[in-house]
Amino acid sequence: MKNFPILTAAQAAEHIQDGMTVGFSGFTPAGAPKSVPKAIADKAKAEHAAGRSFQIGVVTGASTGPNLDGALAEAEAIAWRTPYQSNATLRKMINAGKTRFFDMHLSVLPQNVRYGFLGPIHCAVIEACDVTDDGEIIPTSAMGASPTFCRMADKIIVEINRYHPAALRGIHDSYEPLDPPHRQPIPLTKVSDRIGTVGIKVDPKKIIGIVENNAADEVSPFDEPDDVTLKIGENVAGFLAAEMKAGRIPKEFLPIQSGVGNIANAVLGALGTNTDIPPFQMYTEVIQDAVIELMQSGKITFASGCSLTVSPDVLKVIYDNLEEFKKKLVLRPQEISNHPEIVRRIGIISINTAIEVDLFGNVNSTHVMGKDMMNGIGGSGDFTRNSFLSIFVCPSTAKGGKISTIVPLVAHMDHSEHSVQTIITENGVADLRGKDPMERAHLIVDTCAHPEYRDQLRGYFEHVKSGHTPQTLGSAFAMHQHMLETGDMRGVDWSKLF
Ligand code: 0RQ
Repeated sequence: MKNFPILTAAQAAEHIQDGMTVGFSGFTPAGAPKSVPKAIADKAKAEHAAGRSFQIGVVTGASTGPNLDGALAEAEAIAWRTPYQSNATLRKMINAGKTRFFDMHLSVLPQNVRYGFLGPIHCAVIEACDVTDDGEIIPTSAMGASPTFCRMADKIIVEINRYHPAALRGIHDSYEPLDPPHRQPIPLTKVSDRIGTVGIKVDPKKIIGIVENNAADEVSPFDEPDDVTLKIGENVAGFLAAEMKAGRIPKEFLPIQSGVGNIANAVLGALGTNTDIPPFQMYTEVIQDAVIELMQSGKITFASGCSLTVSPDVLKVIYDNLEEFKKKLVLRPQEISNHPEIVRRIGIISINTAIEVDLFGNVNSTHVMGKDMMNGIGGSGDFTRNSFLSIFVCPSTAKGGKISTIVPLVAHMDHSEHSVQTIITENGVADLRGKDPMERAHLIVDTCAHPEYRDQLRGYFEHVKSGHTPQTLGSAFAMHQHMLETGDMRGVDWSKLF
């Protein structure tokens, strides 16, 4: 480390100019730098106060926390953003049309950067627990897209965060495929395979300085599971146990991918307590608290992911027993943790959360009322499209029952009926495999919809008399429209609409 100048965060921010594109480390929001982005935000505020423009393009692995997306959005310093975010201030800027947001599959972000589809990366800002004089960077709690940002960037700023021990060396597996026409098969056939290097090797001349820091990751605490999330979890576990009994999931079980958030955490908890499900492995992007708890109980035997998105107490458990956890954990770049080739090869069971689902199995993961961005598609598309068995979970209602998450037609579609195989709510399981659109519609209403909405949903498709898919364009969004007009989806009178 002694070869590189030590900079203050403000000095590092001086290297970032208006109009640049910056690639930051970080993934939901583990491993994101904290002091340099905050200093860039301060610089933006000073420039704006002096009447000068200052905005940058922000590219990350996935979502980041208040010190990165939050501070930069508040300073109105983000011209455009990709591939995923979950910060309330930034979300407001995006939905107000003040920040351009490009929502993309996480697995393709690194290759799109390499292909030049997003323009040049002028600077990479990477949080690390160590960097050697010959330019080997050891990331902290996430890999994200850092190997690609480091290789493509003109210059690199390393934020050394002492909160994470240098002994993390060995937990990462850095690997970048060659680009077409030189791409080769990715040599990963088992969840636990290591195919790359422990650190990210860069030309040391590109490292313009080091900023020192000691700050915890900005991971939001998880809520305790409630009755609804517990029931969703039980339904998922019961369904998978029955699939195994029926011989459709092999007796060794298959690797699980699970999404981000409270519902995903509760589902994993339920898989852990179901005694019909054998110990299993995770091939996922986000490793949440429940994964670590299930590793400690022996139910999860190995976890491959892209980030340790765990609460501070759980991270302490890992760091206190680091050598043991390093035998059972690997952090990969998102290009590999989410790669369609691997997902299809190793036969992943994907479990992600939907905002709304329609009667035919199309899923909206990203937009509220068809227009306002929530977070982004993240990795849900990478896994759903290519999995052995794809599952979407959600509560059957939102906003205290005013919204049915089962609707006639999704107001925005991220995952089509061709990729979505199972819908699970607290009310039950709709296994859509081998079903035609009318059978799907009946099954989803009868098993997944909230009882209060079942007759209303039946009323929609019972009016349609012809066609393969019982859809009526003129009234497909009547429930959404009713919500916008009255604040509630209940009470649609179909007789006036058909
Ligand atoms: O609103 O926060 O105001 O209470 O959406 O919903 O039920 O708390 O669920 O936190 O798991 O998020 C799909 C957004 C679910 C998330 C989504 C409102 C609801 C609440 C959050 P409040 P819940 P979660 C791997 C996979 C896409 C990316 C992905 C997501 C808020 O899981 O971003 O899957 N997924 N990545 O009230 C209006 C509806 C609603 C609704 C829910 N129909 N209409 N509001 N809400 N349904 C990870 C990565 O890729 C990184």
